Amino acid sequence: MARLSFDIFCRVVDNFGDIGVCWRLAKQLIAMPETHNVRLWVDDLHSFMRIERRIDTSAGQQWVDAIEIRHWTEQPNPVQAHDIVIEAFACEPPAAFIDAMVTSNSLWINLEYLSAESWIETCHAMPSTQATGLRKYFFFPGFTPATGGLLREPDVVPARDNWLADPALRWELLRAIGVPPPQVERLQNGGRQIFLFCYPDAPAQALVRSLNQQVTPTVLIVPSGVYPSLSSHQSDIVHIHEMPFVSQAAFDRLLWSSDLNFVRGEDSLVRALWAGKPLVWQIYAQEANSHMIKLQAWLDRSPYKPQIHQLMKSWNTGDQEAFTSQIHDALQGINWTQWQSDSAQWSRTLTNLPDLATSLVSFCTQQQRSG
Ligand code: TRH
Repeated sequence: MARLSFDIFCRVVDNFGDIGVCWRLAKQLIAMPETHNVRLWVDDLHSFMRIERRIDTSAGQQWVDAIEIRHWTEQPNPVQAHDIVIEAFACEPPAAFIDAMVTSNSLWINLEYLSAESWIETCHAMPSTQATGLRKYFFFPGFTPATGGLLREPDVVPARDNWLADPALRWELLRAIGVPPPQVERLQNGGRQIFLFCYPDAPAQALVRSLNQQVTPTVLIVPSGVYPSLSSHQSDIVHIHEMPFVSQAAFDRLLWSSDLNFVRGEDSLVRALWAGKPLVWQIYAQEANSHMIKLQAWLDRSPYKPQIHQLMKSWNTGDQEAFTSQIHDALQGINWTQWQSDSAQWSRTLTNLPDLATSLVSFCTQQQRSG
């Protein structure tokens, strides 16, 4: 079997999703028997270091977990292009590198943003004609078999279940991110753990207001800098814990062990789906509210009841008043158990889809065979 070598280009436009997706993809590709080399080009090593502590922000070239990482600067040193070049989110490799791709006859993949809209099925794996003669294709992640699928390591479900089977690991993780011992004890006694990763315009105060009315106490875990003003709303019922940024592996475990996850953007949404717990998604805002169309497309694919659709829309439009009562209702009795079982069921259904890295490798292998 001829093994594949990949270049992945990542431009950090905003936040952590660009590098989050590229780093997960790089790690998954290097673990596959079909892969020989992975070289990841990143323009912003400081953002990268927030989610991967081993990154040396001053290094032009470094290796982490057998992945070569290059700082993508204005004038990168000339190198030979690998057989497959993945351009994440249309970030456009440098002109000199495209020349090197022509010399290597590289296969060029434009990895697109995730969407649940049905039009992506017709664009997925379509060619994009290049004046250079290079073979270039669109590759769309998605929620159906006619797309590239979702990023998922083959062992994510057993890894999650094994980790959850040993509660001591959960308490250890919570202590490691600095949750005070009395709050860990609170969770051990049946308190609710909620993870909050959102954008600054989310109605997070309405969430806390509503949680303050609940009988069950909450430990609300918020990554540092995500919603700094929220801590002033802390009460006896709701403890707000601001945590330091952690590795993707620890991030995933926090999602696995929380009762309810608020996630945002692209990568944390997918990880919350693998957690199989109730989730509230804040989509990345786009011009002219086009993100609301994407949100609706995603909701339409979900098994969630209309009340959860409404709650998700209020979270995304910032409707504090509506969200306060919707989240209150969603956390009650049968509504909550329904939300839990729908989430677990959707997670199971989605794990039956081919995952993105496997789809990508089989697509590239086919293209390489056909020349
Ligand atoms: O940070 P984001 O809002 O990124 C966004 C979206 O991807 C959006 O779609 C995109 O267009 C925009 O960037 C440019 O949300 P996202 O996608 O969930 O990425 C967060 C990443 O950060 C994810 O890989 C998880 C990781 N992370 C950690 O590893 N540790 C942490 O402590 C935290 C808080 C996040």
